Amino acid sequence: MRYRGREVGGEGRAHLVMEGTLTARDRVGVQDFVLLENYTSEAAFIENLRRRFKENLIYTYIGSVLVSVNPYKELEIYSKAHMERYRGVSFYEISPHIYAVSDNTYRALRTERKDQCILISGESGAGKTEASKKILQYYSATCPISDNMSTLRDRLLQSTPVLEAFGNAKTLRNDNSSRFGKYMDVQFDFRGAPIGGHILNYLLENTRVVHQNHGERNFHIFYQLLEGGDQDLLSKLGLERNALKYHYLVKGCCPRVSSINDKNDWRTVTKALAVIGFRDEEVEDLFNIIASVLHLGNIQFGEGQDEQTEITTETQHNYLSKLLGVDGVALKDALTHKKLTAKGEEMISPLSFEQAVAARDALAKAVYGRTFTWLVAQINKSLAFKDDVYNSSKGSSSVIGLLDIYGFEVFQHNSFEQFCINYCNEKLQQLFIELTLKSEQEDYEAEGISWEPVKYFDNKIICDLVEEKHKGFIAILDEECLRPGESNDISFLEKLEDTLGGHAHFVTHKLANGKTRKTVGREEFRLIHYAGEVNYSVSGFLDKNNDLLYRNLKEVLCQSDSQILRECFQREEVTDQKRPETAATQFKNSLAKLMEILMCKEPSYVRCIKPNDAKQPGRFDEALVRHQVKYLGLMENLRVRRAGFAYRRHYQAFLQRYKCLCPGTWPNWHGKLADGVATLVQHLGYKPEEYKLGKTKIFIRFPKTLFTTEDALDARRPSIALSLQTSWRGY
Ligand code: AOV
Ligand code: MG
Repeated sequence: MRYRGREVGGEGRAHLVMEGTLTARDRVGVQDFVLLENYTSEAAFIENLRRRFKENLIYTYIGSVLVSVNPYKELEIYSKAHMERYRGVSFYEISPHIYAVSDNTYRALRTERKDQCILISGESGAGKTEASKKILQYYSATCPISDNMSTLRDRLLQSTPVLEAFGNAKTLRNDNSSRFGKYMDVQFDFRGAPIGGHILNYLLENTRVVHQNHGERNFHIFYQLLEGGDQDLLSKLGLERNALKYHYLVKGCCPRVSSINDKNDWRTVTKALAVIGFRDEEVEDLFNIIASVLHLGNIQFGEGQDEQTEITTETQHNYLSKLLGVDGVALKDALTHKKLTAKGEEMISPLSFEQAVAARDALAKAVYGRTFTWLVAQINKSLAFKDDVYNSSKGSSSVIGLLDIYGFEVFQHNSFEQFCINYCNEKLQQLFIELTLKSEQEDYEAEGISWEPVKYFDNKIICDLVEEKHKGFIAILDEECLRPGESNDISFLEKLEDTLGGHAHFVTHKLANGKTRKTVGREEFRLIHYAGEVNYSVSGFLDKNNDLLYRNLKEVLCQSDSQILRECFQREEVTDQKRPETAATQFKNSLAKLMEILMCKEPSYVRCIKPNDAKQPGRFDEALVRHQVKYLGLMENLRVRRAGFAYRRHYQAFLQRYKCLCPGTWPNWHGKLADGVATLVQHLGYKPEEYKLGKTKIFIRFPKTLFTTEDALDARRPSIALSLQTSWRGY
């Protein structure tokens, strides 16, 4: 068989590879895995990814799913000219690209008038956030602009650096790791112009404010402020430029990161805040709060008279109360005492040293976490669809949702945060399984084509393990949190063992035969996730789930002079006796809502792969990639896609492209489309086992058939450029 000197069905490499050479496909692989001859072979799959990666071809399709391998270097494929090339062009006519997914989604929104979403998944550092930024940039550059809406476009773009500054941090896995989940709706009017946006944020990892593992940092914004803030600002905030002075910034021993320029990023962020429309007073207020967290971390306690815990760092405390806009004495009291209500009577009791440290850290987390939520709310106000003219046409607007969450992660030490993050990834995988398999099946059914279902691992069993009512992991955790004084992390672990012991995906150190499993610690449990096994330490689970902030600290903050803090800490919360929902339950509920939002949209997928753990360009670690290919279910995805047929085309598109190969259909076919296709394939000599005709589409079983037809097309029209103008949807 002859190999064409370009990517199959695309033009992306035409300029690089010599026409007709045998090495073309050998070198760049196939641009769609469905074209692999040996499509059931994992080795062939990985080899294809590797070849393309070596040629800087980081994108490959599985049908309409985009697989993306992080290049860890800047590639010249994101220019305005590249964007233009993808505009209005279908999948199979051009090299795979994140812009092709963006454009196809946009065109589906316009033509089918159905809300769309793009789900980006993959482990930490695989390139999800970068992909979501590229999509947003594509829409900003290529969509029409409605009157007065250029500011909206800028605000949409500028929301990213702001949220990254406050919500991302350097971890061992990724120098710019998202520590919150983000779902963003971009709203379009009937002309396809962006008219609004809305962001939903999910569980910020706020423990990072007070603690970082070795080699990790706190949220970027702290370092940006110290590096980039001018001297006047720092003096006003009582801060020194040196990050080493702040306890909360040095727990991970790495205040500087070579890939990050905090000073430049500071400039970007402050400009972005202005573009989004934050007022000067708000920005001032915001940085007072950020600085107050740093001072809070430097508050120390000691033993005073009567052996009572007291604050020993007066200067920090003065700055702290000034920046938080609260009464210094009241704050001091609240940091060293707790208020309890027993039998209707209020009692004040002093905190021990450890309790005071915990109260201080809880305050820092609450202040930072709630300020982050406030920030998202402000951005949403600024992106909201305001114009009355557009409001009247709201009914006809539609949205594209972009999901960029924190990826699956495993560290040496894993805790509540990793549990939540990995649970979130389970949910997303579950959605992928349901929707890809479902939609494939529907396609075959709708077209009246019979097919063999493909076996795959359904991770529903793990989602149930975590979230089932009464006997699921979260239910047990909440139950233990309801027994203050009687329960602790270890009693929680015991309860988990009692209830979940024996579950195929839950393991502790205890073996069924009474012996001890060496690979799981005594204070650990292991979950066997779809993406791999993770040992979690139970230490801190109860506290983190309760996320307790003493009531008297809340009372002090309700009375703050800071507008932001007053919005974050509202009076009702102090007076309301109802027990707040635990962190895990809140997260579970918000994920359930997210799934509902996504289920009613037409999904597109980007599956990101991390090529090596060293964050280095050019390195393709096969074992690491194989693991991801496995757990992302890419082989199953491919098998389902190929379950019967490698390719499917709407009759019209098929005829349009290949009609020139048959005298009976050239130059125009006037009869029924299905008859035209039948005439065409008969003339091409397709054997009955090679294809099937559905109601509206032709299904082609083997890639070889299509290659032969494409070759015939090449031979007839050496310049494929003409046919690239055709506008069939490639699917
Ligand atoms: P993530 O979002 O998937 O991880 P990122 O999108 O932050 O991962 O990517 C990690 C880093 O890889 C980026 O900071 C870039 O340096 C590099 N990178 C990723 N994609 C590209 C690309 N297309 N071109 C060039 N460099 C890229 V996490 O947020 O940790 O789950 O929680
Ligand atoms: Mg990210």
